[in-house]
Amino acid sequence: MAKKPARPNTDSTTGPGGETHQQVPHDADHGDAGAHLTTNQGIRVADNQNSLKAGARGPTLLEDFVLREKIFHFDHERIPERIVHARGSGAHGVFECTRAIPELTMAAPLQEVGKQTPVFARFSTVAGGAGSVDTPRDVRGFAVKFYTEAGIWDLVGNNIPVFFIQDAIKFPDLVHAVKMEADKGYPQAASAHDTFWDFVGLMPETMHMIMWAMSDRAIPRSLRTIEGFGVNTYRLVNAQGQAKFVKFHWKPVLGLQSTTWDEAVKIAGADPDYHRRDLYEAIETGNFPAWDFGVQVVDEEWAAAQDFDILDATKLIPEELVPVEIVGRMTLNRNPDNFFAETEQVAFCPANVVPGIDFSHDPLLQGRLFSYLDTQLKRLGSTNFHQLPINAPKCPVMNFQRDGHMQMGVPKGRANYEPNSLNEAGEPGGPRECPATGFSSFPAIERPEAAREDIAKVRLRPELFADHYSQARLFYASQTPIEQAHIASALVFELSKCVLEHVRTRVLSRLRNIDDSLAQRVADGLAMPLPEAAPAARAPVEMAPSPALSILAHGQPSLQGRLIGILFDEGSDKAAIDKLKGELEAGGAAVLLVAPKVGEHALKGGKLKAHGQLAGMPSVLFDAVASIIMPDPAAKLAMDAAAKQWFMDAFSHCKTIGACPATRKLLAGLGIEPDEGVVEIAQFAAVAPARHWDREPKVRMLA
Ligand code: HDE
Repeated sequence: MAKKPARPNTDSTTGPGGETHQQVPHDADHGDAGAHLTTNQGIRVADNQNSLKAGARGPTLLEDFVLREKIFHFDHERIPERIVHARGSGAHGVFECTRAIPELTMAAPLQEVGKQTPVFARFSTVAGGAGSVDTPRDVRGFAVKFYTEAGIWDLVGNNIPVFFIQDAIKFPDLVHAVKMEADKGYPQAASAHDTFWDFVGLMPETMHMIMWAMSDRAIPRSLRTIEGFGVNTYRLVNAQGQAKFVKFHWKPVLGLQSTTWDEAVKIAGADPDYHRRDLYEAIETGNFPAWDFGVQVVDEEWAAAQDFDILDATKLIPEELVPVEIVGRMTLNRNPDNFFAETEQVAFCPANVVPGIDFSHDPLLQGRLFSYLDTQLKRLGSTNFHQLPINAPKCPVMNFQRDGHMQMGVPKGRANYEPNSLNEAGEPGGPRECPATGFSSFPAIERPEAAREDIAKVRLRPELFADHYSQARLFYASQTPIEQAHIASALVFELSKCVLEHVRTRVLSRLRNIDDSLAQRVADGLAMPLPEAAPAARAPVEMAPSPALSILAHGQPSLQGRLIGILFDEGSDKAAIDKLKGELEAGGAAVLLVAPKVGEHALKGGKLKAHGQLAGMPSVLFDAVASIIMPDPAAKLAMDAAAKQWFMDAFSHCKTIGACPATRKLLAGLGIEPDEGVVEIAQFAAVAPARHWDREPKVRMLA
């Protein structure tokens, strides 16, 4: 008989033949005091290192319920990832009303100034799988769950205010086209391939969104620096039952910021979790990201007088025409305790609205109202997904729905139907409908006087939906020259990855309807002839440029929320480093110290540890960099590839470089000619937030 070990994890035991067997050495004493490991049935586990075997070298026994339960649970740990928006990061927070609008809506969070509503927000990329990188060129999802006292309100939006398609029936085609190609299984998280651009070329309604997707909006610096939009038109309904159309907006308090394409590509290698980490760390260090919440409200008469259809999700309402009225602020102040339980299992649905919010007839929205509930059943596997803590309303939920997979509630009594009169016999009778305060749909036939044919069943789109170019032109014309160059370069890059020449040609023919000079630049960048313009289904109308659509026209943001890298090495001046770090932190930036080695270095004036090693913390991770080094280490760094790349990238990404005299020499050796963005250490904190776009055409061939 094997001798029973005194403790389950002693180092050796004796086999039937008296031979000694080693057990896995491990630390049994470092758990939480009084916390006993159990199975999911609550049975205490004596040994979590060894499965139950017939002898130390014998077969494992089927009766080992501890092993079987553990492996069974593990085998089922993954749930289907979201078909779109699989890669996401979330956080808890609070929404505070800053301007009450009861005259417009009954929505509970907007009834009084100062009113706070808990929220959970999830940001995502669209095309890539759950394990894909954070910085591809892609749209970002911006979904917010409001836990109001009137029930859950989900505002499931994107960081781009328009969409690729007008009708939900095209969504599976769009998503199939953009995701990895069906036969090859690549490219992952990239729109730069034949099938996507084939679809785009054949569907001119995509052209407005394409302008956004090729702009720097699609390569954001941080999730904290993206705007959010409800995209679809909704309705606000007041207590008198009067309704207006509304577009929802989120405006980042830190301002809009993006990376360059080259940076985004390099970040993907240096830190695939760049955005997730940035969001998590900002919240962990108390730098809570915040967004102002705004509404653009118009009535039916205004909408009817426009050149575009308010029900068309490929159109926006220019802010210069209808200002965005700020009515609240969302602050994200708590990271999830558990990624799976919260960020993965959170289930958004645009159909979740509270009294005061209602839908428009936007055919994309109408399709979404069906899709999300359907997808949750597939992903979460039970109709009771609403009972998961992250999805559960924070107000009473009472109805006669019962049972189903994984029912977590224990309803009492036999009143599981309505009407019932059980309370006449003294038994609980359950809840009843509430005509006065319950959700009642806005009786929304847009034109009640419409002729019978107008409300016949048809598969048609409204006339103005055929205008595919006016707002694509508006967007392009509203960009600064460097932003236009980025759009042209992005188009060249993406189309250069298409193998099918006719696909490129067709897209070029569409671009001609947006801006001939843009089409010419892209054709030149591809070394292709410019084709005839594609016929336009409807002639575009001229619209006044909208500066609100440009990122750079908003001006340069401050040091707030920035991440700055300071490079040092043996012998550097510690006092200078401390001073600079202090200045930057006082301005609201976070600072990481980078050195050739990560451990402790002997500096002039003391010792200092780096946060990261040079090759592991490339300059693409920072908004700006400074370097305080002595001549000898600088000479050594001058021959190191990682160090050279550190400076070359910072320069070519148009970042501010704070350079001490030895660093200047190093830069000269790299052929970097200092411009107004290469500054003395003393000036660095003041200039660090700026990108020096004038530099870009000197360091990169833009289309
Ligand atoms: Fe979605 N979308 N979508 N979408 N969407 C999903 O729901 C769908 C659309 C958006 O962080 C899915 O739970 C259809 C527009 C976000 O969990 C799915 C159509 C906008 C998220 C779905 C659209 C969005 C989703 C996949 C065309 C911007 C992530 C997993 C009619 C307003 C939410 C899930 C999160 C997720 C369907 C178009 C935003 C399959 C059918 C337009 C931010 O239900």
